[in-house]
Amino acid sequence: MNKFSKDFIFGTATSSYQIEGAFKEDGRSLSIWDVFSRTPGKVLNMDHGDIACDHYHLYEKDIEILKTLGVDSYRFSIAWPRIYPEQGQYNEAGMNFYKKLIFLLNENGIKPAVTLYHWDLPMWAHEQGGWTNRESVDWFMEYAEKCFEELDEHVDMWITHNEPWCAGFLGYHQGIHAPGHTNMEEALKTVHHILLSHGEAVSLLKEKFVSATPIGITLNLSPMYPASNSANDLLAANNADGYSNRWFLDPVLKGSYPVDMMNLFSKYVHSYDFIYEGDLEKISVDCDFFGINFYSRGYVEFNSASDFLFKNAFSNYPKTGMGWDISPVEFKELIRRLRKEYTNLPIFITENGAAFDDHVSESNTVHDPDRQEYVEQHIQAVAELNEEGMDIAGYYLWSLLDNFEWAFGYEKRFGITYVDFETQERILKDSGYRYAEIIRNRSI
Ligand code: IFM
Repeated sequence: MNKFSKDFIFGTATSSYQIEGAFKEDGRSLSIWDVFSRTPGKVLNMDHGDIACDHYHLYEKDIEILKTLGVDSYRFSIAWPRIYPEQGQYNEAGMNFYKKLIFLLNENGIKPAVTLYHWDLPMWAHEQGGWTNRESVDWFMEYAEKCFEELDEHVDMWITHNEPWCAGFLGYHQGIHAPGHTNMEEALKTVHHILLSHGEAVSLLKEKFVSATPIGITLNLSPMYPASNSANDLLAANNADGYSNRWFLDPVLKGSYPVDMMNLFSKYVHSYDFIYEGDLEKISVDCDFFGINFYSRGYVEFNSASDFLFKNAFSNYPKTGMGWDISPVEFKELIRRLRKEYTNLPIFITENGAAFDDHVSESNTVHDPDRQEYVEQHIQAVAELNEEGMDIAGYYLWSLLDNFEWAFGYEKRFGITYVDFETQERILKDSGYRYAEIIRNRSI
């Protein structure tokens, strides 16, 4: 039996646009996701987050679920357009929602882990170029400063950004996420400014607020494997790793961009002069922990017609409902690599989980053995990694609730709580009960 120490943090994670709803309430303005989801052809069924899980009104009910689970911590994000609905205009009513949420969590002994940016960029910022505009760093800093000022003493952990790969590459290169652009130069500028704003926010919290609250960033990482040992496929895996992982890991943890990828990207980039002298020192500022979202490995092969010479290869691994390879072994290899090549910081798995088709039974229960097995395999992997001394300090299951899964709308369910989006009824799934048991026993 694998044991977890009493200090190990078990939690669940969500994000603002995916669960809150109340898209016009208490002064919130529109974000790029409100607009993108209303653009025909962008989100399945033209689903949107206007109501989502109505968490804005039902947060007390959702905290009851957290209590049933017995989690140590709850990770959620703040919606920037609630705090600054217009440039330079602070909205106290928006901040009050997060105060109520955080106070109730604290009252119940659940540590708030707060992400500042989980992709809901205010439209006013987007209209001025969004993250492609270097001024976005200043806009973000004004927002971050207000959050620190109002909330820091009640928060247990700050995460500056969630998955800059998605915000940058899915949003500006692949066009799958808001704002739906397909321009690699914009994508690289976006990533750079997001990372810069991460570094600046960490320094602000430490220097101006002299805060002891741990702060870090969360990257989504997917270890890349070649479909064969041919020179072509090895090159493909190297490039896929650069595109998905190293372009983010290297600046944050080593203070440089990978030169092989700079070369490869340069056919789409007129110049790298958006990287100013001193930026990389700021980006690689010392943090207190390193956050990783892990879902799957990647499996790739050479393709001369693809932008960066790789494409997904056929893999015979068992898959989640997203079609993603279930790969706990590769998860362990990823963590070992990070320890060897990148960082000694405590690692938090800030997201891990799986979408599968769920059905409510006649007795109003949801049996989700596949999700339960996925979660068990990954928690088991965390326990084994810690036995090897890998210092994983916590695990946040994605997600507390079924929610708005971006371009997939409400079709993909990641929750350990089933949500009926018509009635807003919540039903804890079997995987939720199992997670509660693991937490209670602190062992798997
Ligand atoms: O739902 C997303 C979340 O917003 C970010 N990480 C991955 C999850 C599942 O796709």
